[in-house]
Amino acid sequence: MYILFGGDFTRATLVQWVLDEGKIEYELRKIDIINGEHRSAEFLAINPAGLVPVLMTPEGDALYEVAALMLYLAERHQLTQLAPASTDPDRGHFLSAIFHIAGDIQSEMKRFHFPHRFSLRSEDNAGIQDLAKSLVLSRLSVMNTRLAQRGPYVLGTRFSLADFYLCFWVAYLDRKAVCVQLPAIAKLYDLVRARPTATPYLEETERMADTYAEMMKQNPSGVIS
Ligand SMILES: N[C@@H](CCC(=O)N[C@@H](CS)C(=O)NCC(=O)O)C(=O)O
Repeated sequence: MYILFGGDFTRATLVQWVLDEGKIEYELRKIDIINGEHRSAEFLAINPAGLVPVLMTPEGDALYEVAALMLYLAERHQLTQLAPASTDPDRGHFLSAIFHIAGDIQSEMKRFHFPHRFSLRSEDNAGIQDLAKSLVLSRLSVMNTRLAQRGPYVLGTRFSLADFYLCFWVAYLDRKAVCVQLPAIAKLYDLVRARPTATPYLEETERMADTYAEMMKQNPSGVIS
């Protein structure tokens, strides 16, 4: 059986959703990142990078990187409704979207949530966060134009895990502001959030995002060191 190391305030939600979509059996082990459990000796023995999620395969391999975990599960369990197969004509657009979200959106979200790690001066934190947010917004704006021309989903009329992946990060940014500025992203968000299997996950993500934003206000020098 798979073991997913995840928990509150983490992107492990994305992997959990794929596991549930695929009706794949797994056990969830919650790691409390707010209280530093990801830096415990036990967890570092599983992932020396000290980051979640980690997916332990039934064979005992500890895999990491959320986009890789979603693709791995979709391919291993032939979830072609979530990830087009390698011979599918939509495969190229799908991979472009996944790698773009993983490389260019997630990296800015890291700066948005952990600005204190990108400067030695605490007075820079607010500016770093603002800059990260505006960079994500400019990337989402390009996606908004594509979705307006060729949507409503990333792959046109076909839903895929790229849509859920994108909406997860919209939920963690400032979803109301994003949706007001970017109507095609707003339409996608509503469509994905209305999917019965996605609704509870996005609702929970919205709660986590609001709580984390509040914690950031209370701890301007960093929620997690
Ligand atoms: N590139 C990794 C990043 C993983 C990551 O940063 N996970 C966050 C939770 S969503 C974490 O473990 N944060 C703890 C920290 O940065 O100290 C991925 O996409 O899976």
